[in-house]
Amino acid sequence: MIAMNKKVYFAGSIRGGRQDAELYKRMIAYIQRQHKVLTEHVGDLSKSQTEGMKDRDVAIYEQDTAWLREADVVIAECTTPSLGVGYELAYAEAHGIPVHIFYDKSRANLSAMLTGDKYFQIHPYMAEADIYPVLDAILR
Ligand code: 6IA
Repeated sequence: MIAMNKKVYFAGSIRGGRQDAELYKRMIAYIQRQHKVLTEHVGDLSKSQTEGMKDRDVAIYEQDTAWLREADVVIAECTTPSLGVGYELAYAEAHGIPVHIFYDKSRANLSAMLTGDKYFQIHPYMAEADIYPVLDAILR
């Protein structure tokens, strides 16, 4: 069997709030069993969400948009709303990168700018366990 290694851009809230950071970490670890995650830091629980220095933020923007352009697919966990994640999703669409959006439908009411955009493939879930078979299908 030939391994299908994909470059995955995982998007999740940082300054939008870190309440789901442990979930991001588990999703990233799951994807990493077979694929390359470009944005492992999104699930790093030690990373602070506080405002950075402007020149540091320029470097973050330049690196993240470069990773988006080279990604095979974007996987976003959108239960916690994040301006940065919303920007990344639109950026990926503009560059023709496939986008898959997950959210817990008991906790979140996703923006119409996501649910109304037919480009995005949206996966509402009830329990975290529902996420992983869908990830398998996306990354197959
Ligand atoms: O507006 P937000 O901060 O919630 O935006 C989160 C999204 O923007 C994530 O999907 C990241 O890809 C990206 N992003 C936001 N802040 C950073 C960042 N900060 N480093 C890398 N990507 C970021 C540095 C702090 C720490 C995590 C190292």
